[in-house]
Amino acid sequence: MKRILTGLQPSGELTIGNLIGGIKQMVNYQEEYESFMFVPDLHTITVPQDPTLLKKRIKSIVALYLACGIDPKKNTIYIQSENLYHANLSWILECHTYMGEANRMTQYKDKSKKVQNVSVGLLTYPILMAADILMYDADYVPVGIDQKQHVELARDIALRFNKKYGDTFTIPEPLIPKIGAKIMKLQDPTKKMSKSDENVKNSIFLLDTEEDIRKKIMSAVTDSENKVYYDVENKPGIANLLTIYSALANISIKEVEEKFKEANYQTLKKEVADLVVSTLLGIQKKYHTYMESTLIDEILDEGKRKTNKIAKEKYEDVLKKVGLGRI
Ligand code: ATP
Ligand code: LTN
Repeated sequence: MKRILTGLQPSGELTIGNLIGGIKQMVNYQEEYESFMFVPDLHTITVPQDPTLLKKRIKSIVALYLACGIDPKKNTIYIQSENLYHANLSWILECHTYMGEANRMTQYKDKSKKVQNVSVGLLTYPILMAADILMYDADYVPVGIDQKQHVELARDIALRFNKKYGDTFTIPEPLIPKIGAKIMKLQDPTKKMSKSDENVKNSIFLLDTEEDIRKKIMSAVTDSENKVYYDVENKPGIANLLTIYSALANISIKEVEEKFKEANYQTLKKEVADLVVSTLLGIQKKYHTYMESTLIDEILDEGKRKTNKIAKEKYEDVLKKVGLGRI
């Protein structure tokens, strides 16, 4: 059975962009593939974090995975920092990655402009991500478009390693959703919605109240034409709302356009808000139940046990091939 793997950083409250770009794909594919869904907490400290808040978010993100439909019977769910092999493999892969490759990553270039003291971790983060993927021989990695370049780097590193030492890693492929690969900010629909945005009006968070969701969608930036059709170039705000509707209703953009062809912006926004509210309230109800149960710890203990076993084998194979240690 082919393997699929992804993770979402506990760097803030999850948004509908994270749901559509990352989690929903995993939910759809979990029937078909052996699935690994983890919390990449080591990635999160590439920029400064409050330790108390970070710890809370780790548990919260697992509860959200479950509430969004990630089935613990079909997925191995685990925390990255509970598996020491990730960072160790990352080091070995760092030594097989060129500075030019790391420097070229657009996310690094963007994020390093925003942070004052740029950590070395921010530069090497995509290599840790490669270790996360290659450790489990993932065939597919569902991500939003912003992470495609990182998965491609993982491919390049794997190809290089296999060529030098013999077949060791499966070559992973990114899976980008057809609809919703990049949900945009509500107040600036030319930029990606992000969970660590300073302006909370830009993002719909999975745990937002109904009132906030409605307010944010009703005040989303659009244009003055008042005609609903899909045109990313000239009508990015409307295109973004149509995309959100299409992804959450599981219907094509064409069908959404057809549904709203007579509607004005007010009506479109109200319908998008209704759909987002009903989707998120359903998720929130389940989220609170999971947060109060002991299930999360049980699932994570099992995930830790299983992934440590797989990772140990892969790591020892790598050590042997590279000529390290005594094995
Ligand atoms: P941060 O603000 O900390 O950079 P983020 O909101 O951009 O976080 P990530 O943790 O980098 O989110 O991404 C988690 C997953 O969600 C990745 O697969 C990413 O591609 C996807 N994703 C993030 N934002 C969006 C978006 N706006 N549209 C679609 N997919 C997204
Ligand atoms: N960099 C990713 C999170 C991440 C990831 C991974 C995703 C870390 N390791 C491995 C897929 C596979 C992000 O979303 N920012």
